[in-house]
Amino acid sequence: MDYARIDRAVLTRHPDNPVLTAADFPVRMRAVYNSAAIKTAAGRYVMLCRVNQLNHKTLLWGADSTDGIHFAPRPEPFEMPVDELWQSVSRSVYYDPRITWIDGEYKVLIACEGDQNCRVALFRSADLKSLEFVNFVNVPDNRNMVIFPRKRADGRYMRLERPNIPGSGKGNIWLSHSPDLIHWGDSYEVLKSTDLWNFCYSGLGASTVPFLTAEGWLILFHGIMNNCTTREYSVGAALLDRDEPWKVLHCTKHPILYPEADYELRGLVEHVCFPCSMIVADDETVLVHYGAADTVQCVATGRLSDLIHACRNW
Ligand code: BMA
Repeated sequence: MDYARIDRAVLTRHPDNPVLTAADFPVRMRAVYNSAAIKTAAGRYVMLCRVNQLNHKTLLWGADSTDGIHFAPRPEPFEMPVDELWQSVSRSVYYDPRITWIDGEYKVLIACEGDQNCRVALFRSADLKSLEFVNFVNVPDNRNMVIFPRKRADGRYMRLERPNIPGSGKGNIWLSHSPDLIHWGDSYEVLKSTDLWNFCYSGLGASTVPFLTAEGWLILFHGIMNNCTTREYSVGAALLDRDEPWKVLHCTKHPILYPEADYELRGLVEHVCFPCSMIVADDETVLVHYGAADTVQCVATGRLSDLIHACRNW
């Protein structure tokens, strides 16, 4: 019988999980959602946290860390744009930040929902102490965007994205190119929910900024499966071709992290593990920052070689 003989986990939940909760913020909040972290050149870590106020209006709140695991929220959230367009496009929520270091600065993408369905906002920052809004970088409905940390040889930027298939609520992972991070095209379909079936049956999207390994670009993605009582979010991994990253070399057919711990199973939205960042250290240990049950922020640890093993064999 042909079935996956998976005999070990490749990611380990940190014993201090959840590492960040609403109670850690200086004023009362409902929940910390899917948040992204990055390691700075100075060896510190910054997390951009989506937090929901008591009325569920979103804030983006910075948190700092020396070990990449324990984060201290700053006294105040980020100032966000105040103009009419921003108010309209992000009226309901802005969420799922992703951070890429490229061109000597941080580029931050944030999905926004409001009067125009989902659009993604691009911000830039020298130090992640404040964010400068650049523009929205798509027409609706597109989300789960991550910018590659390197340009192609021809100078173009690349991003992964998840345009929704109209009327379905689902979509597949695509890759597009841009000369300036604003205008995007030359697009390729990368990974489809039908490639993975069950655990991605109800959709999937890129979760983390691609990391270049000797075997290609490693990404984590989230897979969604609706059933009678839950909309389960779990996490898979894939290796994309180094030069033509719309080609999938290997992909886990099973999740490498799925809701199991109490803080992932129970919360505002049950059965959710949703990463927005993966940080790989020089010794190839990996930190995965993920939101759990749309309520708290967690960390899982692993080794790069084990993730690559899972892509090849799971
Ligand atoms: C993200 C956001 C959240 C949502 C979550 C599951 O993409 O849309 O608001 O609940 O997925 O964690």
